[in-house]
Amino acid sequence: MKLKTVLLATAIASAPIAATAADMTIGFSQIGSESGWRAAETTVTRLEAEERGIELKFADAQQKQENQIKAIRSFIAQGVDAILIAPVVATGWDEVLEEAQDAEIPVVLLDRTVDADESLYLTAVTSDLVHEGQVAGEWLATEMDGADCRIVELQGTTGSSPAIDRKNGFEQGIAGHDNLEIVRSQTGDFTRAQGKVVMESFLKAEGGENICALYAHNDDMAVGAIQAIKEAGLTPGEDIKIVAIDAVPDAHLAIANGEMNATIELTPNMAGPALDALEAYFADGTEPAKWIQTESKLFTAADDNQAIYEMKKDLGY
Ligand code: GZL
Repeated sequence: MKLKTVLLATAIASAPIAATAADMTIGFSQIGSESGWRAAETTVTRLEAEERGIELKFADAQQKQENQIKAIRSFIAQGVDAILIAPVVATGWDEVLEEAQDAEIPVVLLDRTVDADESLYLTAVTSDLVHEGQVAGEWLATEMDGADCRIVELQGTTGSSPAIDRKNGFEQGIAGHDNLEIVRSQTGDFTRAQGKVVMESFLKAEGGENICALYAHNDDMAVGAIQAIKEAGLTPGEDIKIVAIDAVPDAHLAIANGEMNATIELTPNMAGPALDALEAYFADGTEPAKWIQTESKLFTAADDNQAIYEMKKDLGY
């Protein structure tokens, strides 16, 4: 029986009981394991649920929206108490979110947003994706200090909110700096393999000597691109400046080795705030803000990246 039904029945029959996480069964529709950051988010989500005594039903969508929708429908049929969704793309969610709402199952979005009415989900736990792109653009503008720079961009998954927002943010960050120009921009689907392949095509098309900087929407694509830059006989971090987002261990290691220049940290712990909001909602109907924003932090060669790598490397990335 769904927790909410239990609470309602109990509230009518006797003194209300406090909802405890141990009563909750939660379905988690995860995108996949396309990046080290995504793997860490899955690890942390399992730990956060375990710490609260929550039963977590996990579904890996292999980066396909239709698999996410199938998983969400299965969670609804099983009568879970709540559903977590990391939405692979921003559109196409209205129908299944309405089905969850009709079943009185609250939905919390993790790390990406959707183009759907906010009444269809309890809250979204994400970073400020536009701000992340802006910080990356502003860092490069400062780094180049007026010198001309032809930039190539590795975009995230087409149609995903991070790909849309991080692109817009970066363009805002370099706005007004006529010395900075994005000459190539293409999706690498947030993966190392695609990041390498697309960077190879950029190098072939432009000539490595004509590329001054790479902006990658996540570190995994940047790490793949570093391999391509090396294989082209160039020195990443020097011949081509590299800025990306996530601050995964391998990005800190690359910065420590001088092969990358900057990354903006994205916490993999979106589930902690999400589960806290759900516990409060079930306990006394507390409605959270529609956006629970996580912090972003810029890391550069000025930071002790070797030490940060040692600290992060065992956190499930
Ligand atoms: C951003 C998140 C992105 C990460 C990537 O919030 O959705 O998805 O930056 C991951 O590493 O693929």
